[in-house]
Formats: sequence, structure tokens, C-alpha cells
Amino acid sequence: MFFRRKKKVEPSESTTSLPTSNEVVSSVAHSGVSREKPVGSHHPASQGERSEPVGKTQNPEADIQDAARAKKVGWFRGFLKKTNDVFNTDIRDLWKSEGQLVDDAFLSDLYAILVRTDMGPGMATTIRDSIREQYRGRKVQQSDILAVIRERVAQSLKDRGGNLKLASEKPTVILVVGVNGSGKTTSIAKLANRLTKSGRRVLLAAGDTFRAAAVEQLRIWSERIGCDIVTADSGADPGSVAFRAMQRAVDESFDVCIIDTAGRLQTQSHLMQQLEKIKRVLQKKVPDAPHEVLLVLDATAGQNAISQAKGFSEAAGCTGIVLAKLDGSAKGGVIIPIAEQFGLPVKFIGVGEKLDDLEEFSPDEFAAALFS
Ligand SMILES: Nc1nc2c(ncn2[C@@H]2O[C@H](COP(=O)(O)OP(=O)(O)O)[C@@H](O)[C@H]2O)c(=O)[nH]1
Ligand SMILES: [Mg+2]
Repeated sequence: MFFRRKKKVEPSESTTSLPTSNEVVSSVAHSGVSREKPVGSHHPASQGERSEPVGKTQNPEADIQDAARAKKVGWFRGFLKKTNDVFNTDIRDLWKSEGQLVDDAFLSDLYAILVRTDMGPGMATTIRDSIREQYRGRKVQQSDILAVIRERVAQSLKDRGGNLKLASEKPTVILVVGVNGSGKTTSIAKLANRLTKSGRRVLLAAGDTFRAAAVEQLRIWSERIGCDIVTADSGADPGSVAFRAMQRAVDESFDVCIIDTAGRLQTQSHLMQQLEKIKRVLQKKVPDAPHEVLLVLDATAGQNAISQAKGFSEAAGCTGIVLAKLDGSAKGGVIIPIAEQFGLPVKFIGVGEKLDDLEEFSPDEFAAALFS
């Protein structure tokens, strides 16, 4: 179900999803094919980002969809450069003659190449085992192997994308958590900007009261975006900020309230308890809040740091991931182990420091961009 601006929520709907472009005029045909025209998008990739499969249709609007999809695939290709480079050079080198025999030596060489990409050893093992099962003792073309890899990747990422869940009754409450410096505050600003552009009234809560600079950082963003903010002095109880934000969000009918938090580790038990307290405070005003607990991860942090966040994600009851700082790293393949390890949808990816640098993650387009 796609969200339409000023769309009336049906009583049976508990949640609905965010429009996938910053500014879209969209309507949904009864055939299930979305019609939309991106308006005034700044980032090339934000011109239509539908991740849902589009059925065959006579509708000329489908051409717009196809073009938008092709654009997004091309854009994903850019940040998959490292992974694609490995495939295009190293894997090709495995072919000494026309057809390559799939034997133990080949499988072990292939595995060695796969683990050098950003996909992680789990995915490398899955792919190698699939190829062994399907082709062992037979001669294969490079295209056969690439097809298996793409299929396995698409399979593993299936259901690992996802739109932001918006509550049927406002306000939607989004709690944003993660370690220090992962990109929480910046991602909140980007998300608030996106929601504001799609016509929603957004209230920010500067719940990182540890550092005065953190409150100021969010305040400056809120001014730039033109959305409201609830702040407190540094050292104040983040629970009280959350409480005041909820009160305003409910009393003044805000659509969405996004709560920033201080960076923390799972091992800091007092900070984990503080997070629990923030949640309880939110629930006093909005019983089913928070509707999303987004974990912001730094894509450049490396596998170890990311693995450590898994316990945190479970302890904090996270519902989705924002993978920040994917720009410039050319290591987009890292999405695969992250989505697998956390078992959570990657809802957004951060691709720069500016307000427009936030994209929805779509597994289908991502897989299509691999070695294309
Ligand atoms: N290149 C890039 N930098 C980012 C991105 N997201 C955040 N940053 C930068 O990462 C640094 C830490 O971000 P911040 O939002 O303050 O992290 P927080 O401590 O988790 O709130 C800042 O310098 C941001 O500009 C991103 O998607 N790409
Ligand atoms: Mg911050």
C-alpha cells in the first residue's frame, strides 16, 4: 500500500508506508501499479524509488517506472564499485578456457574471491555451496556463475528492505539509536527533511542531552528544514525531553516525532536502562510508541564494530536499520552481511552529509546492480 498525501487511512490499516520520493504526486491505480511523477528531486537517485515489483501492464506510466528503476539501479552500481570490480576482474581470471570445470580447486578459488568482496563469509559460503550443488563435475560459463551469485544475493535480501512504518493515528513516534558518531543526528535531519517535503509536520526531540553541541546541531538542522524542535539544556534528563516532545506532538497534532538519543553501547547498562525509560515515557502519551526504533550504523566502521551492534539492536528492540556513510566507500556489498546478521530491514541508506543524501533501500534494484 502506497501512501498518498492527505490519504484517508482505512480503519483496517494499522500502518502505511512513506512515499519513496522526496516530493511525489502519486496515485495508486487499482491494478496495483503506482503512478507517480517525481517533482523537484535534487538527487538523481531520488527520482522514483519504488522497490515493489511492478506487474506487466499496458499502462504507459509503467515506462516512467522502468526509467526510474533503471536510474536507481545505475546509482546503486556506483556504490557497488568495489564488489563489482572484484567480480569483473578476478572471477573472469578463473576461466582458463571456454568452459570451466567446477571441481574442488575451482570452488576454493571462487570462495577466496567471494570473501574478498564486502559480502561477508556467510554469503560467500552460501554461494559456493549453491554452485557446488548445481554444477559440480560440469563445465560452466562465467554467466552461469554470475547468475547464481545474483540469485543468492537477491534471495538473501528479499524482505530486507522496507518502508518506514507510519502509525494509523498520529503522531508516529520514531526513536533513533546507535553508537557515538554513527550518524544518528544527521540521519534524523535527513529523515525529517524527507517527511517535511512530503507534507508532514515533524517535531524533533533533542534527546542527546549529553553534549550541548548535540542539541545545537539538531536545532540548526531544524531551522534549515523548517520543522519544530523540543530541546533541553545539556545534562537534562532525556526522559523529560521525550515527555515534553510527546506532549507537544499530541497536543499540536504533529504527524511525526523523531527522538534523537546520545550514542551508547550495549555494555553501558545504565544507558541501556535510560533507553528503556525513554520508551516508557513515550508510551505514557502514545501507548503503541515507538513505532520505529531505528538503529543507525556506520557503513565504514568495519565488520567487527557492526557485529558488536547486534546485541545492542536486540536489547533496544530495533525495528530497522539506517546504514549511514555508504557514499564514497564503494563498499555497498556490506549491506548483505548487515541485513543477514541483524535480521532487520535496511530502511534507509545515508549517502552524504547533506539533507537530501538519504535514500530508501530497495533489495531488488540493489541485486540488479550487481555485476551489471
Ligand atoms: N559522508 C557521510 N557522512 C555522514 C553521513 N551521515 C553522517 N555523516 C557524518 O558523520 C559525522 C557524525 O554524524 P552525527 O550525525 O553527528 O553522528 P551521531 O553522533 O550518531 O549523532 C558527521 O560529521 C556527519 O556529517 C553520511 O551518510 N555520509
Ligand atoms: Mg548525535
